[in-house]
Amino acid sequence: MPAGTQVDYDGLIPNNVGLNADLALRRALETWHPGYIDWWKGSGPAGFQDSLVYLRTAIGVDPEGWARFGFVKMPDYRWGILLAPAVEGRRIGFGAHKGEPAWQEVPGEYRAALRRLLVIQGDTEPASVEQQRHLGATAPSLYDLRNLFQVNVEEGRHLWAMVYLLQKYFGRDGREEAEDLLRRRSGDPDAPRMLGAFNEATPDWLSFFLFTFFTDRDGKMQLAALAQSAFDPLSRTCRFMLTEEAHHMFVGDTGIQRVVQRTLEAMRAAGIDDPTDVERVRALGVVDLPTLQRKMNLHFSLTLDLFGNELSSNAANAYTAGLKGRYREDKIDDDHLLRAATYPVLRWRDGAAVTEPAPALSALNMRLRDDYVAECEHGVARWNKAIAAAGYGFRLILPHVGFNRRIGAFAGAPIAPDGTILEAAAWQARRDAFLPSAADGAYIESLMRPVAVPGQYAPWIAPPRAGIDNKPGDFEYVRMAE
Ligand code: BYC
Repeated sequence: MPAGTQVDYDGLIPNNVGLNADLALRRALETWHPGYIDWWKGSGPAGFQDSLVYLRTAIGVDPEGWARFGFVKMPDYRWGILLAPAVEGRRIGFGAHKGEPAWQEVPGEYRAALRRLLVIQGDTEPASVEQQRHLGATAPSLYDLRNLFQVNVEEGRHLWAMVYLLQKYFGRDGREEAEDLLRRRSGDPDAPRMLGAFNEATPDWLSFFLFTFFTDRDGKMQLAALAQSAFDPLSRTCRFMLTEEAHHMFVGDTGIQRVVQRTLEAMRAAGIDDPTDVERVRALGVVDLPTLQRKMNLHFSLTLDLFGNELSSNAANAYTAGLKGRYREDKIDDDHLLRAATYPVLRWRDGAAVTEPAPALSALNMRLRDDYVAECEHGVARWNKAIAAAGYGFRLILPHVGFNRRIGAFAGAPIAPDGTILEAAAWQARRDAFLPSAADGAYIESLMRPVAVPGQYAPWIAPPRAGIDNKPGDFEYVRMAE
């Protein structure tokens, strides 16, 4: 078995980082643990804390060992600290230290920058759990309820992952940051979460699926960039987190697919040929495609803001220092220094969107965002395939990257989802055609009626093609507390 794959399950905190041999760290983490459980009970999933949920728990980090399924009460979930196996002789792949051995400790000059990256990453994890805390009450099935909780416990574990790095490598500063990660709350006016999208509401299951499709995918891109880090413990942590992240995006991708499928079936059965005949489609109790498009417009634009400014000296410095690479840096064929390279960047100039070459080092956020958008396109193409196969001409689209932005070159630019540039007043007047309106919200909310009978699904969503862990269709994924 490669070094670091063996997980110690005996103590309070399952881990493969040798916690038993590091008493000071163990004590620090055990001191943090009760606050985490308080946070989970107070700000994690509302209700269901005494229910038995069919969850997977990582019991090893090798491909066979990391997904073991069983019934567990969520507060008893074994949140552990798990790093992907060390790569023997790993060397730094980019930036000024390229070719040097990867670091096992944090170089003094990069402490502040690295700490900031870890704190921002860590802050998003509990934030998403807080955003999703009321969704259990309206789950469309026990299968979906279980998937929600799986995502939630793993986001909780991802918080542990960052807290481990902060406490092990950043001393007292790290302990203070770990406390603050439990202090901030999504949407709290006095102590909000750090990034914009993580203070937005996730009011319904359509939002949840779009969040896991779009926003968790930002998580994937950012973790993939951090997995390239010269700081080896961060790289190993992120590599293991990425294995869990894949399921979260599966939940979003297939969730939207199932919503679309159900809408198509209902429209066909009712003889509706025009998917934009919203009144008739809504009378069937399914999600009309124009509303889905507006919800997509919202979640996509909120998530693009998470990539920061298109041109960023923070990103350039992090790259040169070796802290954060590009997506699949190790598969890119160039000098991995980027001192002379340029990259095409979309800018907002005199009321028009124009592409201009910029220094590639400054344009790393833009490049990661481009990689992200390309991945999103694939998902949307899959949904459109189902729509076309059902004989409808309607197409879901990703809105223009300048639409509805608050961060970066396009912040406040009056660009329509199709890329048309409008007068600011005209944009405002059409807001409800671009983004979910109050009426859309009320309609979606009216669909959110819980279904808790094994094997049954709310009428607005199709059943999944297969069960979790190959369980049969009527499997009771969540056993409610008496
Ligand atoms: N909201 O130089 P810039 C996930 C700030 S999601 C508020 O362009 P940089 C997950 C920025 O902090 C992935 N503020 O920024 C998904 C900076 O502030 P300071 C989370 C923002 O550093 C679902 C200033 O504006 N991980 O894992 O190049 C469920 C100047 O900006 C925002 C990471 O993001 C915003 N949207 O890029 C659960 C990775 N954007 O320093 C989990 C770690 C920017 O001047 N973070 N600002 O005070 C990073 O790599 C970078 O911090 C960012 C920003 C990409 C976020």
